[in-house]
Amino acid sequence: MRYNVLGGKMNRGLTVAETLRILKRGQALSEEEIFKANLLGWCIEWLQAFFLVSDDIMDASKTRRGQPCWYLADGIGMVAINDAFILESAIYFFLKKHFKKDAYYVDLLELFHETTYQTELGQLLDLITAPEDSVDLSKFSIEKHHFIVTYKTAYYSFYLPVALAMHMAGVKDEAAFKQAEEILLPLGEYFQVQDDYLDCYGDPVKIGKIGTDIEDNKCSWLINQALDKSSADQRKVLDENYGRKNEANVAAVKEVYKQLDIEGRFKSYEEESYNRLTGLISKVDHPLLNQDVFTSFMKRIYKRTK
Ligand code: GPP
Ligand code: MG
Ligand code: MG
Ligand code: MG
Repeated sequence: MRYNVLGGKMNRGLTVAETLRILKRGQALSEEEIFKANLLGWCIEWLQAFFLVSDDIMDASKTRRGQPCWYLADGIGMVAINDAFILESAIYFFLKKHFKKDAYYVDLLELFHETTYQTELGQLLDLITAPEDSVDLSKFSIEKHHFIVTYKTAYYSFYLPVALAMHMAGVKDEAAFKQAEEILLPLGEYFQVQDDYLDCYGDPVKIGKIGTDIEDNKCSWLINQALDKSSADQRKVLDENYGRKNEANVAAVKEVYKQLDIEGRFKSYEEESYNRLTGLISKVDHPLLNQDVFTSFMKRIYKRTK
């Protein structure tokens, strides 16, 4: 638990209490409400630990949050798979212990189960569009990327924390959840595009992990941009070097990215996303929601470097 749950930014976990505070604006939260909101926040951090321990095995990653990935830690190996399951089980232990008597207990259970399922579907598509033994860049597309990142990241990282706080605040109207989702999924997509960018251009010391997307043949935002802009010669270099576990191959791909100014393209995307998302947020009008829920989440991630 200490090795895998701690050490992250805790954006997701902190968002539950912050959202509840905004939703109940004007009313001070009781000690119990603060405790329970933070408990739900910790449940997301446990869920995240379960995902990351598993994801690092699947992605053959080396480091996470500045230390060796759990499966590479001393004496752990594939026991890490079972440890991931135990991290997941802890969520339902906490929920039962603290929420069993609440009217929204079943809503919490269903939400955690559904979100886990959505994330697993996203992870499945992430993995099967990135077969290790056959690189075929023509299988990638920005539409596929959109689906992968919405499912593997946006639901659990963005929709889940806000929806949990909404349940605590007693929101029942499906339309409110729907409207929240309409903002949070695009916000989550933007967050995962940043993750794809940082995989290649982030400082490993700051982000605490070493990128593997090029080696792993991932349908990343960066490769999709490069495919869109490349000449026939550049495309040949990408075809011959993407998805190979060799430093020289990775360098050749990064050289094409440089020629195509993929970094510049990301900076424009970042600006454009900010404006588009701010526009979407300004249209939120459900009486049980508050635009601040979304602006405060946006502020946490805009131009992040880790
Ligand atoms: C992020 O992908 C997505 C996850 C961590 C979800 C994993 C889901 C499972 C069901 C295991 P990523 O590989 O780009 O993340 P990172 O860059 O942090 O490794
Ligand atoms: Mg990964
Ligand atoms: Mg992954
Ligand atoms: Mg990544």
